[in-house]
Amino acid sequence: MNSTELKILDHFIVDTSNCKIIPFGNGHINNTYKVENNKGNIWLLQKINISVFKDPECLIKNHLELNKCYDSQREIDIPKLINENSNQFLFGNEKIGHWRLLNFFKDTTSIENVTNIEQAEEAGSAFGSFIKGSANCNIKNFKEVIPDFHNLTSRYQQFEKALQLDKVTRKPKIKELIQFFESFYRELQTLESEISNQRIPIRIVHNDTKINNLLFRNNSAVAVIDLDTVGPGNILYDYGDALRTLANETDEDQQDLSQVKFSLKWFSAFTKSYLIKVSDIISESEKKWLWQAPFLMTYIMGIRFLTDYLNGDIYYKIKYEEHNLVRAKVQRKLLEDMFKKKENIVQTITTYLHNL
Ligand code: GN1
Ligand code: MG
Repeated sequence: MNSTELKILDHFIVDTSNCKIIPFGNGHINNTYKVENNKGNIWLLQKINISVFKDPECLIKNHLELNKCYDSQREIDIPKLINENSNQFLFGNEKIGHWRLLNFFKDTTSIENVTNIEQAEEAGSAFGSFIKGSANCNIKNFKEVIPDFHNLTSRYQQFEKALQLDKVTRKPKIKELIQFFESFYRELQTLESEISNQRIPIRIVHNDTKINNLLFRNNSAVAVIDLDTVGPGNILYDYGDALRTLANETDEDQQDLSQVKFSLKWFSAFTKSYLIKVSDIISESEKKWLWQAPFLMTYIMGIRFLTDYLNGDIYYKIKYEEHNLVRAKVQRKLLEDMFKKKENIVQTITTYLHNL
């Protein structure tokens, strides 16, 4: 361990004897490390990416607020901020970066893809329980960490701006893909105006319900992690983003597009258990628009990846030159497949809602 790492750990924990630090997880934004001392204590240390999270204090405040108001009777756990030395949960500066420490959920794993029906059901119960567990939080005590995070209009404007500037001259190569996203925009406009006119209730939601933000112990989901974006939003963001990732039969960056399919089996299992958990809080307008949530979130992520590709890969971590382009193409393929299955999606949700 070098002296900077030791200084960081010393700020948070009393016993840093023989600590080992190893890189951990698959996040696209922050850097995460697993820290273990010689007594078998384990923590997660994270360096917050401040070009994305410009106000790291705000992240910490939202997290502490959630730890306070989250209903701990819920069967799904959430991470806690840790400082054994003081109550300063953020440490660092411009030079060494901005760091926080979290508890580690032992003997758990995260998954990138669902491989059996129990996982899809568990994911539905877990994300549903999370929404319910946050239902009594006061929205006014939370701040939007990234303003307009899932605002379609503003995401589309960012996309248009990237197209206009075409900073790294990538636009000519991908005309057809751009046209797809330009024309699909129309499909989502009614829903977006329902959201912006606040006809869909604002709640405290997770805002990043990728399947890999869920921890499993054996086949049971035990914790919802990555609380960076928790804050005001609506249920469609969480329901939709979970399906965008878990109902996709393959990876978010699969190069073989023939493998990208929207699994009605995983979708149905997830939806059933999700709706059971939220049955006593879900409103009529939320029920009405639920079917379009996976379309909205897949579309938003598609244009976000494409925007980053056009901007020269300044936001998401990439492993190779076309990584963001591949991610955008996957979202497009998923949207096309969902569109083919639209009737079935609507029908399944209607049936489950009817049976609640
Ligand atoms: C980012 O870092 P990660 O994987 O938790 C992004 C999400 C996207 C996701 C796509 C703050 O999340 O919005 O859905 O990548 N988070 C932020 O994989 O932009
Ligand atoms: Mg995240």
